[in-house]
Amino acid sequence: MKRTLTITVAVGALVAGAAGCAALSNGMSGNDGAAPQVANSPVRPGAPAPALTEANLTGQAPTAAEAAAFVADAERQLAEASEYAGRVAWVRATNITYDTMWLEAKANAEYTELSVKLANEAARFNDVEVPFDVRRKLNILTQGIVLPAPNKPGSATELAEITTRLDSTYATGKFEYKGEMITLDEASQILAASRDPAETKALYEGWRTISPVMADDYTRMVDIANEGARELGFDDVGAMWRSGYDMEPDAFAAETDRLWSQVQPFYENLHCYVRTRLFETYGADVQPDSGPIRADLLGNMWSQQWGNIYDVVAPKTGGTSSYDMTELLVEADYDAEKMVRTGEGFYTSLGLAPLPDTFWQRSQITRPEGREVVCHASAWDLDNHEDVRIKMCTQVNADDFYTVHHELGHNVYQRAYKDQPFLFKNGANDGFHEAIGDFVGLSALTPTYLNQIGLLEQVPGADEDIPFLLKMALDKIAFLPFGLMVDRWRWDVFSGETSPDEYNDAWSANMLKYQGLVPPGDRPDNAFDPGAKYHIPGNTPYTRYFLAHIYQFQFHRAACEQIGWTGPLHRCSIYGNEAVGERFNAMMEMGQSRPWPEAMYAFTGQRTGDASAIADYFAPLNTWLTEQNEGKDCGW
Ligand code: X8Z
Ligand code: ZN
Repeated sequence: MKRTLTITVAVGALVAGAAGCAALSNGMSGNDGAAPQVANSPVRPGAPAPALTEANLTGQAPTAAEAAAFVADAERQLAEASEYAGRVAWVRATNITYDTMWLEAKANAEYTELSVKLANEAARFNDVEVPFDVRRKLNILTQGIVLPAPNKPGSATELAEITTRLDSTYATGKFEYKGEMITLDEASQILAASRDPAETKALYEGWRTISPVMADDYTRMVDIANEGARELGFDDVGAMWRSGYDMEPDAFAAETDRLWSQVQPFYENLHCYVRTRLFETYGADVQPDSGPIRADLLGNMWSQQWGNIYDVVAPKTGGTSSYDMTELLVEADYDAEKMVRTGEGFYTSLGLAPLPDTFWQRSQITRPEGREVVCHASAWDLDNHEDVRIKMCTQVNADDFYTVHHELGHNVYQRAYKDQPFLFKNGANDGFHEAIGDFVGLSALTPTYLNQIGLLEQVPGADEDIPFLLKMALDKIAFLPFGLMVDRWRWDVFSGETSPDEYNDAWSANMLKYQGLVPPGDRPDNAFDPGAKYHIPGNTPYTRYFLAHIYQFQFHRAACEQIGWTGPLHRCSIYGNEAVGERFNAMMEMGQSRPWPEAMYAFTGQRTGDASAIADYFAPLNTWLTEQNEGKDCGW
C-alpha cells in the first residue's frame, strides 16, 4: 500500500537538528561507545566494514590526517544540514499542516541520508590510529543516529514519512468526551483533578483511541530502522541505542538493572501505601487491597507521576501539608510567561547568563489558537549556538512549574556547550541532558525557595517533612519503573522478542511487571497503547529519564555538600549560589567531549550512577512508609 502524508492519518519527528524532546544541537542521539578513561577510544565493536571507495580500492591505508579532515568535513556538513532540518522541524511542530509535514519528512530524509552516508564512511578509519577526539567523533558518527535508514533508494524517505506521520497523529489526537472533542491537555487536566473512577476510566480509555491507527506504521518503521542499524554493524536499533553510554550495550542494560534493584524496594513500599489509601477511598470494587493498582486512579494519563493525587493519599498521621503548589501559583496570579521568567530567575541566580531576547521572541510558551501544534514540551537549539527556545503549551499548575524548570535546563546545557565542536554539542549522555533541569527543580520546589520568591508566606517546620517527601516521592519514586519499562518494551520490539501482534500485550505486561499497574478494563483487540505515550510515536529514547531520576539526586547531594549544607537533603536549596553554578557549568561545558563518568566526576566526585543519593534524600519517608505498611502483604 502506498502511504501518503495526510493529516487525517497522521505524522513524526526524527533525528534532525531539532527533533525529540530535548532538541539536541547535533541531532545525534549521543555519545560514543569507548570504554571510559582510555587514552584512545577503541573502535566500536561491530563497526561496519569499510565501504568500497576509490581511496581504499587503491590499496592505500588512510592516514590519521585524513581521518581528522574527514571528521572536520562531516561536522561542517552536519552543522549546516541540522540547522536546516531543525528550522523545518520547528515550523512543522508549531504549525502542523499537510505542507509542513511534507517539508519535514523531506528534510529529515535528507538528514538521515547524510548521517548514514557519513556513518558508513567513518568505517574507513577503523584501523587507523587517531587521537582520542577524532576516534570519539568517529564513534559518535556511527552510533548516534536514532533511527538509521538502510542505504538504498527510497528507504530514508519512507522512514521519514512514517515518523512525521506518527508524531503528528499523536499531536493532533482528540477524542469525544461528554459530547465534545477534547485534546490531551484538556483530558490531563480533568484526570488530574477527578476522583470519579467512571470518569478517570473514560479519560484513560478515550485518550488511547488515538493510537490504534499508528500500529501498522510503527511495525513498518521498526523493520526499516532495524535494517539500517544492521548495516551499521548493530544487532538492532535497541542495541544501537544502548551503545551510547561509554560501555558495551549489554553492560548498559545490566547497569540499569543494578540501579533499579537499588530503588525497587522503595517503590514497592510506596506502591503498597498508595494502594491501601486508594482502597480506603474507593472501596474494593474499584481498588482491591492487594494485587496491582488501577492505572487511571493515579492522576496522570500514563500513571508515570502521581503527585496529582496527593490529597487522596495524604498522611493521616505525621503532619499535613499547608500548601498546594497549583493553588499557590493561581493565587499569586502567575501566567505562563511568569512561570518561565521565574524558572530563568533560578538559573541566573546561579550566575548563569540570562536567556537571549530571541528566546522570548521565538519560543512557543502557550498553545496558539487556530492551528495544530505539538504540545509535548521540548527545548530547542536551532542554530547550534544561541537560538535556543522552548515549545510548550504551558498551563498554570504544579506539573508545568516542574516542566518549565526541566525545559530550561536543556537550554542552559545547550548554551554551556555551544563552543564545543559540532559532534560534542550534546549531553555527557542523554540522562545528563534530562537531569539538569530536574536537579534545579529539586531546589526550586523547596518551601524555602518558594518563600524567597514570595509564593509561600511561611516556611513550614519539620512537621511537614513527611507530607513534603510524600509529594516528592509520588512524582520521583513513582516515575522510576515507568522510566525503565518504556524502553524495555522497545528493546524487545526492536530485537524481535516481541512481535507486532504482541505489541499491546507486552506493553500491559511491562506495566504490570515494573509498575504493578493494570488498565481500568480489558483493552480492545486493536489497542496500541504504547502509541498513546508521546515518546513512542515521537521516537525519543526513554531510558534517559530513568537515568536522570537517579543522576539529579546525585547532583543535588553533591551541590548541597559543596555549599556546606548539613541539614536534611530535601530542605537544601542552592538558589543564589554562584560557586555551585560555576562548578555545574564547568561540567556542562564539557558537552559530550569526554566519557560521561568524567563529567559525573567533575561535579560529584563519583564516576558511576548511584541510587544512594535518592535513598538519602527520601530516607525519613521510607522509614515512615515501612511503618504504615506494617502487617500488609505488599507487592502484586
Ligand atoms: O518528556 C519529558 C520532557 C521533555 S524532554 C517534558 N519528560 C518525560 C515525560 O514527560 O514523559 C520529563 C519527565 C519524563
Ligand atoms: Zn527533557
